[in-house]
Amino acid sequence: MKITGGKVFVGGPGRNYVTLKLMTDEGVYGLGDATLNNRETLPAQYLSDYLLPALEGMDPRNSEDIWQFLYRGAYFRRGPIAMAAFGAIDMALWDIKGKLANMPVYQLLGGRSRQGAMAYAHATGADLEELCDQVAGYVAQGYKAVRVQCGIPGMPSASYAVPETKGDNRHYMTDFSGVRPKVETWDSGRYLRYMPDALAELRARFGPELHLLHDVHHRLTPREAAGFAKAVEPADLFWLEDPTPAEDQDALRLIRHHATTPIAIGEVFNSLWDCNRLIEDELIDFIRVAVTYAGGITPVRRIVDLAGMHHVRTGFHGAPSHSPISMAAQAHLNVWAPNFGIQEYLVLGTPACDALFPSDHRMEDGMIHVSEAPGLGVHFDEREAERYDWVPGSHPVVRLEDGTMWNY
Ligand code: KDG
Ligand code: MG
Repeated sequence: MKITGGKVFVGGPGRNYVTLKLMTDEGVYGLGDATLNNRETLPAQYLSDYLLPALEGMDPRNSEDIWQFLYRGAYFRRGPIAMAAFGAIDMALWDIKGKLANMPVYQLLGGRSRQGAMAYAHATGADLEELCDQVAGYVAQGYKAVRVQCGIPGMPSASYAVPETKGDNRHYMTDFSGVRPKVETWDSGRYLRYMPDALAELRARFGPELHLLHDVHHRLTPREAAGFAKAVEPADLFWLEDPTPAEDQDALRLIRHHATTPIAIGEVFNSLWDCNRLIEDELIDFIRVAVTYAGGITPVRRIVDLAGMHHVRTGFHGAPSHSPISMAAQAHLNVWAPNFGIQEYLVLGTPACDALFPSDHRMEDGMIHVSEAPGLGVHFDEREAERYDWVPGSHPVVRLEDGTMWNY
């Protein structure tokens, strides 16, 4: 059995999904997702110019050897562009393997450890009142976990993930007006003074059962992050995400020494080597990698196993930049992983998205239920894909009030 080639599509309803279709001489094909948010054309080009021509003639069943070929063979390995491209190929190979075995991918990983995977939604409000309304809406839909972000009084511009004014449904992950980023202004002092009480208020309003999550999005220094993690203890968060940038991994010790709030990190990680110290030193509680940016199912399964040895649970990244293909790959990992924690889930199931990626994966009562179809269980309608093109977009950038560049 041989790989005969592949096609790469960029585009989608409201997103620039990078979709790989990998073909074989036996007619079976596999699908993968290489969407790197706001840099989508780069993994697409890496796939078409370098990787797909090199894979022709290889046996697609040898997914481990092909992963090693991609990773070791790149020489300049790791990094989000290369790993997103490798990830798409790896997902496609697992899809092919499942179709050949006539089994859903989770069966090839070791079968079911649970019926469904708990997911969390994102609630955001220009202020606390609007945030509470949104949380109540998700609770009414059956969600058991909600990420909560709200505007900070006096903040010079919108904070991370928060609309500027009430009722504004700003798409903060990508501004599609072009590649020149908008600038937001940030003030850690205002955030630190306001947010602990706001989180305590949410806990008081919604009671002890609802899981509340909060994302700092890398904006605090280690010392500030340690103080904040301690100050939010009364809110009993399910997790505090990216409290401080994780390049400086020793900095995480300071948080551990001062607070028991669970810490989740890893959405910008690309490799086991970004995660292993944080996991082995038990400095985090949840690992947030995505199968896309971290190179596919093959390496992420290794991260999950390492995490399991150190009481670290999964909480895979699931922003809308991940297409239904990588969300499906994560659904298979989630139903299998003995140390599953939670899955981030931002509503993908619009009619236009379902028309492009039909599948039987379903969300019900805040739980994701995996498809029983062979492989990843997602289809891709190429005729539907003709309706879409790449649309240039950007994240905002963040500066302090005096103009100093800060972390988005
Ligand atoms: O592209 C950036 C987004 O993926 C990121 O801002 C989303 O932090 C994020 C999250 O937790 O989903
Ligand atoms: Mg995040």
